Amino acid sequence: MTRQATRILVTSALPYANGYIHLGHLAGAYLPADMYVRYQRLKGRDVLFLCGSDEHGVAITVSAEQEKTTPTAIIDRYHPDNEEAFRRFGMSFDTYSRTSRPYHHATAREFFAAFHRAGILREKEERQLYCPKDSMFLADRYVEGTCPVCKYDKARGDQCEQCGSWLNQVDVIDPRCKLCGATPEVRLTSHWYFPLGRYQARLQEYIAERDRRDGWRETVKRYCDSWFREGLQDRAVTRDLSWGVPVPVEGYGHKVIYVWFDAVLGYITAGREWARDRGTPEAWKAYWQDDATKYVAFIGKDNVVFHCIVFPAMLMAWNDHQADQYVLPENVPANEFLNLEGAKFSKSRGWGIDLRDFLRFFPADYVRFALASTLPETKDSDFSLKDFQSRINNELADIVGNFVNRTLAFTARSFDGVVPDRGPLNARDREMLLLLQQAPTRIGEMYESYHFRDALTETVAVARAANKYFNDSEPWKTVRSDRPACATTIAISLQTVRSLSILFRPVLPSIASGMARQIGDTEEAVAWDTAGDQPLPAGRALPTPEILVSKIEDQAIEKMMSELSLTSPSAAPAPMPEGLISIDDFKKIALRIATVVSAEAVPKSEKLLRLIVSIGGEERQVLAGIAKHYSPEQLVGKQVVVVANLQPAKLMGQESRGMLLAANADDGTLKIITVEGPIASGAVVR
Ligand code: B3M
Ligand code: ZN
Repeated sequence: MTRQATRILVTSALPYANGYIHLGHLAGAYLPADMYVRYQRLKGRDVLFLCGSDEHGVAITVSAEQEKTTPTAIIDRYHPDNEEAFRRFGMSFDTYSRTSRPYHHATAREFFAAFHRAGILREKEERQLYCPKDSMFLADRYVEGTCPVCKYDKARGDQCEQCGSWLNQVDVIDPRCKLCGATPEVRLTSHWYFPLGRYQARLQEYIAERDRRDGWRETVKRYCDSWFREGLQDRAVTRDLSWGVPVPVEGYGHKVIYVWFDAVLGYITAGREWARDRGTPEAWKAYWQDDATKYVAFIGKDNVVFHCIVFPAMLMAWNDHQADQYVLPENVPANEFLNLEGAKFSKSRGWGIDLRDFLRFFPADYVRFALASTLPETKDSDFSLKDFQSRINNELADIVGNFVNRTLAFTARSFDGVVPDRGPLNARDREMLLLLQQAPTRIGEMYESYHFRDALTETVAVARAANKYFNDSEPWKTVRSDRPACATTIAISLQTVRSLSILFRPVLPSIASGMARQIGDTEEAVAWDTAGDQPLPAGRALPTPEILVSKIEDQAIEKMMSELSLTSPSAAPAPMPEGLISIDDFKKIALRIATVVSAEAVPKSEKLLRLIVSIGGEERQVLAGIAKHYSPEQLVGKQVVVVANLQPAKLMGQESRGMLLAANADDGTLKIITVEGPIASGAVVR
């Protein structure tokens, strides 16, 4: 399911240098990438990990205007601070570059010029929004208006944050100029377009192939499919702006390259820079231009189209016409969004926690641990301070820290801090050793397949099992009654500390190295595969134990909240303040009464029932995920509510045309929605 490689290139999305890194960013493109990289390095793989600031585009110029300063002042403020915050968080980038550097401008211009020379780009005169008051064309985020797809009323000219649609600004409904609020007019202007549509078939094939080889996330494939279904269009890759990479085509020098065109190439620049700075200018090619390299691009879900469609298409275009051949992403494990206390992180509403702020109060590893436990891998997830506190106290401190601590304290007390000899093994000892032996492979597979949350859960489970082993072995009794048995328990517990000091490295780099220090291991000795069965040498004298994890008191949380003026969790914005819909939106959903004609189980599915329902004379097949809650017989004859105009979907190879409404009961069961009293099937529900 996943492709293993000895050389791996990893990138994390380049954050805009117009604001500070917050916890939402970390849970998306950064912590998972760093966990992956640290795991792969422990496996002995040759990894290059690249990132940097995205310093062009309207995100930057709008920030400059809002803060009444220049784009340069903005990026020069945020870039160093973000680089430093990432470093303190433990991001193990090989390079943290910036796209404003001349070196990067050269890369972007090289690609643009090559496409232009090869006749790939098309010049077109198109309608664009122009603000008569500000006398300028309104690129991308200079336009705000209603999303033509989901009707969100704060969509930006290039993208809707709510539904993720990638927009053409002239399609935005009721557009306004972000600067002055005026309604823009439509004017003609010339731009260069990249013919994405020409690559659609190859892109579909590319994604299908990589998916077969390396297992892509369902969410990511779904986003891509929806773009493919709409059909890819030509996209303008130049803008009427003065901030950015000047277009390297005669007569176009006053326009700039579209920020996304240059930003994705920033990854390549970062590699070239890394190679140059270490005095081996060609070394980047082994990562970027060797088929044997596996390239994994970590991003948040709002960047899927650019990494799964635009960037690969650009690389295909390059590879079609040039001798040097770039590798395309093998996988793009995009995460969904992390919410804070139930509400979306939002810079404009001041709702979020900056990493820099957080690190003033708590160690980086605590943040990493809590975030890793709630990574939004398959759906949006939530970070709350209560949850943070209880994860640290009940898991990191009570399970992990406690086990390490009691083992070391016991060794110090009863064995003078010297690793004891292991005696004969009993069944419990053997069971513990077996668990350790299997852990690296089992947890390793989770890392390989991008299931980072599971990897952490399983790692904590090893510590939990270790505590149980310690408890059940009762060394505090055997120390007097059966000294050799006690020595064995402690020797195995110390070995477990060693395993944990390796298995936790991807998540908790500094706590894990503290564990290693406590058992006298050196950093060089640390390799993933040795986490399984390497006892500590008997007779090794251990340093004095130190406390690695301490609990978080309520006051510490309160102190942070008041200093950061975060309102108490209960006063957090309601979960979906922006999600209000109009009555017209509601009317788009065709809810109808349907009568269940027949029902049967779907082979091989625990969840699904196949229903035939009649909706006003029309019979339809609907698959409903209620098999655990209803038997087929219970359903026949029932009148239910269905969404009749839902796009047909395939589930377990069967088509479903419509969706049954049901409600989650407190006890975890699902109750279907029925009507009071008989009514004609097909009746409108409103
Ligand atoms: N700067 C968008 C973002 O920060 C953009 C990512 C670029 S990745 C090449 O979400
Ligand atoms: Zn939208």
